[in-house]
Amino acid sequence: MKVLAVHPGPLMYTKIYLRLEPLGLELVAQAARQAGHDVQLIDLQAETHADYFKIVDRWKPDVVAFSCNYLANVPEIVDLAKLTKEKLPQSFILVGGHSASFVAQDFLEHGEGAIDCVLKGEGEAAVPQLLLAIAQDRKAVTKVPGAVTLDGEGPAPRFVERLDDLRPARDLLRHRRKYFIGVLDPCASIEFTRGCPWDCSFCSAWTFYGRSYRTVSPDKIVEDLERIEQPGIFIVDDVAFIQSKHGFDIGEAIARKGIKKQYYLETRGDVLLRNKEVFTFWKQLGLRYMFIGVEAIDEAGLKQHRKRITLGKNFEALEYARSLGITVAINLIADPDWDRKRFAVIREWCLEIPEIVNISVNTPYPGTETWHTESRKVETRDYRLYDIQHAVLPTKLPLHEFYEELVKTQQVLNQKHLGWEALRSTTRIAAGHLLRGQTNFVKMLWKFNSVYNPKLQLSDHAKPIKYQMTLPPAPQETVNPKILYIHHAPGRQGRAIDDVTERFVEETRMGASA
Ligand code: B12
Ligand code: SF4
Repeated sequence: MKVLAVHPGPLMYTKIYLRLEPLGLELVAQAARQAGHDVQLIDLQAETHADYFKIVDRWKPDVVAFSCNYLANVPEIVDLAKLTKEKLPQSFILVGGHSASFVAQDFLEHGEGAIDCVLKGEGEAAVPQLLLAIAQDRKAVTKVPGAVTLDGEGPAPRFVERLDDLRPARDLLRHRRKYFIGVLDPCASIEFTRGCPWDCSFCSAWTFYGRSYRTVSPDKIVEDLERIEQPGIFIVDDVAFIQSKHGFDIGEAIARKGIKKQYYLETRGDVLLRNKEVFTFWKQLGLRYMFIGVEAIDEAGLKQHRKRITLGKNFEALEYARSLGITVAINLIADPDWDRKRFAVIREWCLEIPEIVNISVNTPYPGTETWHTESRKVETRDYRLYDIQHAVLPTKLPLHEFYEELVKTQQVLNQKHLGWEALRSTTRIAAGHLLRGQTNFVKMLWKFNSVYNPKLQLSDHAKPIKYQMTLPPAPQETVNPKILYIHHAPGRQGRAIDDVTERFVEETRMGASA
């Protein structure tokens, strides 16, 4: 069969700071290809809807498979599915991905028959079986693990057996030079591990994978890296190098092969402090950027997000990251009840530190605990506003003032890292990019004001709403994690970490919850 794999368009964030390759969709595409299908892939972050419909009209795919990792992309995907079904009534339209897994039933209902199936969980695990059912007997679709259709639901999704078995179909992605993050331009993405053993209340990374944690073997990683032409590498792991041995083994394999790249990764402060030697080693290998999810600069905030780390540890981690001489970015979560004073404190603090600070707005997402404890308070069920750059919970300040303060804060922070200031400190790098015809980074430096604007953000709330998500049945004070999981929790055996690391994870969990 002809299978067209589609990644939806950019969200606010991707319009400035980065554009990254759709790694999950490439894995799904590769699984389909290995099962004998003819596969094409289009990424609407880098191409247009017109480009998409050109492929639909000319190639007439039998299956169109949309990837939905972000809730804010739901309306775009539903509309594309409807238009596609009008053009190709016989086609099978499938949606999968992180967010799709948590709002599967809603997706099907919004689709009004245009979406044939939402496949929950890891796509590469079930796509071959699903495609076989589509080709041979569409009724058998409801027997596929993770499949949800208007006619019924298959058994629970299954994990892919071994992460080593499949490498992403990188060759299917066109316009590879469009992918970048900051000065890593162009940039490819890679996965070293999957899942997270912690359980922060605002996050759905752990509920998707049932708190499991699995690793890709160093040999496979190096094989994949050798195939990548781009000099920049974004490591997609939720928390990099939890397992120090794995980090060292990958690093040593890279050093043996003499691979020279520059890397971006995300981790936790306590993991950085615990595994300092790994990060120092990676600095020598080309680690250039590190993102630490600090989330709050007060103990109460950290407790509220169940980050299971103390403020002192986070600050210590920042000191250490600075000493490595790499660019460090941190995230803070702005609470809708912040007033002008609170924003001012945050601005002041951020100006005192050298790090890049990213501010996101506290948002209860389906699949998180806060969705069950806070969703009744939400003021809008418009998917497009669920991008953590909009306020969906009631704000203490009038909404327009909240956005003014938010954007003012982001502006102050960005002055440090965008515009002339940034160009001055990166002149050599920027010139090098331009000489190679890479313009993503330089363009990024001036885009801020056209994207982040309190009036535009406020006006997004007034847009007519076509699709709204369903709220959970009743607010709960404590949520049984079992009802949150997409993949069942495999427990200790599902975490590919040694005893010492397992104890460390458990200690942080016990310590901060006490
Ligand atoms: C890397 C990453 C990013 C990267 C790039 C993502 C990209 N280009 O796809 C960047 C930094 C850009 C990013 C940004 C954001 N992210 Co992000 N991101 C992730 C992260 C850590 C890993 C995603 C990943 O690549 N995983 C590895 C691949 C292999 O897995 P995958 O993509 O999920 O694909 C698998 C399945 O989902 C499924 N699948 C995927 N597509 C399809 C398609 C079909 C047809 C099928 C059947 C299956 C299927 O099968 C795949 C293979 O198993 C996830 C957390 C997580 N663990 O998933 C958060 C996550 C997806 N991000 C999240 C958020 C909130 C954001 C931001 C909005 C906020 C922010 N400021 O960071 C922005 C906005 C992004 C945008 N589009 O503009 C949330 C999503 C919340 C939501 N429900 O919408 C997540 C879950 C993190 C969290 N805290 O909960 N993100
Ligand atoms: S440590 Fe990071 S990935 Fe893990 S649950 Fe917390 S926020 Fe999510």
